[in-house]
Amino acid sequence: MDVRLRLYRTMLLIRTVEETIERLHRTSRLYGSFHSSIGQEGCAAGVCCALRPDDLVATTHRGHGHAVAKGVPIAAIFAELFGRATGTSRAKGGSMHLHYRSVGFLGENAIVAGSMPWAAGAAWARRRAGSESIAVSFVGDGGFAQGLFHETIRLAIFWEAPCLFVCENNSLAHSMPVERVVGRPGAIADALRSTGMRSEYVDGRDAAAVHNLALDLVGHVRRGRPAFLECEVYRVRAHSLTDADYRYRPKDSGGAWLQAHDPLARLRNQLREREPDLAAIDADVRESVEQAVATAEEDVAPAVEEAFRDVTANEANHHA
Ligand SMILES: Cc1ncc(C[n+]2csc(CCOP(=O)(O)OP(=O)(O)O)c2C)c(N)n1
Ligand SMILES: [Mg+2]
Repeated sequence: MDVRLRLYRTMLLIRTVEETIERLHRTSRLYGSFHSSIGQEGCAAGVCCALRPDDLVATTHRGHGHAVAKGVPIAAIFAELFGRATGTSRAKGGSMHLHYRSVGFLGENAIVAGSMPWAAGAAWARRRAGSESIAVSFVGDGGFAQGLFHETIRLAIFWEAPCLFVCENNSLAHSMPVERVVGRPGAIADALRSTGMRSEYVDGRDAAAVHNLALDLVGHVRRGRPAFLECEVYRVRAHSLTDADYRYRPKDSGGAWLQAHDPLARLRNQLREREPDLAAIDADVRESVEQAVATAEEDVAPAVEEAFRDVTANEANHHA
């Protein structure tokens, strides 16, 4: 498949999954927390489509897009949200703790910057074991203010851990504007360059540009050096479902941004000469998501004994 069509399919799948999650919450079929990545799909798709199946991804509380882009079956994602036995974490994780090792998705982590030591350590361990796979850590701009962020970068450089750190600068860390903390977009990548590590900035509205740069950086990392990518995106929705974002930014900032910059609409427009292919992808994605929701919702809740499985580490507990 043409790589741009693959990017389009991945982004549309993320968008449709997340819009469906929102609808399921509005109609009280789902409950709990959810952090939308609508508007940020170009980063997830651009980076993950540059990876091999055996490469690893660790991510944040806003990680559904990364899970989808890395190939986690969407029925397992919905099952996890519904608290079903076939959920990615057998219903023990929920929205912020999807895990699916068999496709290299180490998982989400709700601790800001927590994905970084996880991915760097896994990358280093794999390399010591002779593997050529690499790891990617997605982290938010808010991570830059964490000590963990800078400790991990130092160790990754020192160890030569084959890890790509992808910082999604979506302009806010909850209600804190990034500009007040670090400066203009690109300033995070500039700061990281001073470590000597390869560090780049890209406009995340352009999925093809993210993908091309990610291919280059993934090659660099696979040769045995960590690298950093700041990807400028925008948080279209409120921080989470229950966040009153009108208290710290103009009402409907997200809607206005999406209207003007929607990365999915932009890619679709670039591909307009492929309309029959796009229409086929649209129909396939819609049907796949409907099917996944139906399958997941019909599934049963886990047995009580499940509460004691995978709680402590031992060989018998390791599963996909
Ligand atoms: C160590 C830590 N401190 C504070 C929080 C509370 N918290 C959850 S998300 C968030 C903002 C994160 O912003 P960013 O990293 O930019 O990610 P975004 O939500 O914008 O995707 C904060 C402060 C947390 N989860 N972990
Ligand atoms: Mg942010």
